[in-house]
Amino acid sequence: MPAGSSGLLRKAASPLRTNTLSPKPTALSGQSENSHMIDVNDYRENGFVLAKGFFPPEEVEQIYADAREVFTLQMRRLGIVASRAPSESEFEAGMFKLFEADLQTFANCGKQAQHLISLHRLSLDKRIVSALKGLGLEFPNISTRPLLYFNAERLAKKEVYWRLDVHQDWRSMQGSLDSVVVWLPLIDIDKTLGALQVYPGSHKWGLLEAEIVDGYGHLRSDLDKAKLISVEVERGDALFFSTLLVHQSGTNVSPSIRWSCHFRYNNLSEPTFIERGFPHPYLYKPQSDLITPNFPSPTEVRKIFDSGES
Ligand SMILES: O=C(O)CCC(=O)C(=O)O
Repeated sequence: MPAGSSGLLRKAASPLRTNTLSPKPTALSGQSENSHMIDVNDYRENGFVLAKGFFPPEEVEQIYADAREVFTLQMRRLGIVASRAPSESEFEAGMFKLFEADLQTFANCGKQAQHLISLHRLSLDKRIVSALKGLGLEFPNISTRPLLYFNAERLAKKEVYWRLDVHQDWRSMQGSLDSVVVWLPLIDIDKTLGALQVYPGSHKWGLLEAEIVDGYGHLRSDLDKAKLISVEVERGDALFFSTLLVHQSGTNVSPSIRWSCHFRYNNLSEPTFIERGFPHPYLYKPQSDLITPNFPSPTEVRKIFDSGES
């Protein structure tokens, strides 16, 4: 991580503050855990707040380690890496090779990584829940499953798989008006790696006209992109932002992969959400045909249960 990169937000966006105690009594009163790291007034004004050191970095690292293991298991099967614990550079080179050698397996690894227990556990962490309550979400609820991103141009067949243009998450979530995204880097992310870019105050504009492309509502309006601020972050930081905040991916111009995870929450107590009958736009369904034909055979099944080993 380049020295001082995590201070960029403060320098670039003054008077935005990060990781500070709110000077005025707010909805935080009575909250415990890490909610004191969230300045509610800043959040309301700017639509986002960066909580530096919200988690000990090693807690977040577990997700990164688990995600790496998912890919490594398949790299070993295909002879791309030999070790179960490849070095950082072997692993990264292996990711590019796996993508080229077997796109289906690469995509499957990406899907399995979305289901890691460590990822889901962190999304339910009481420090996040109490911070959400501090932001006024009286009855926080998961909007969609946690997301784990690994962005690099060389790992994407389409632009949307590595870089998202300006959008508002509310367009795809359609949940409560006070819904929140928690964006966590799994590694230190500076501008070179494509730090997320946010447009301070844009959440107050309401829902902008957008066109849904690949599941994201791409904004049609002419936006002054010069007003976007790059939020450089270190592992352990947590960026909380309103789902109405205009934001986009920074461009990862480094040779490395940018790892992050994103959690999205609605507030079931928000009156317009109740009034609209709690709409839920996400579909989740299994593929009906057998993905591996003629599998499993009775012998393969018996082997699992008879030996007691898998
Ligand atoms: O992490 C990114 O680059 C963009 C993520 C994002 O904007 C989203 O998932 O809505």
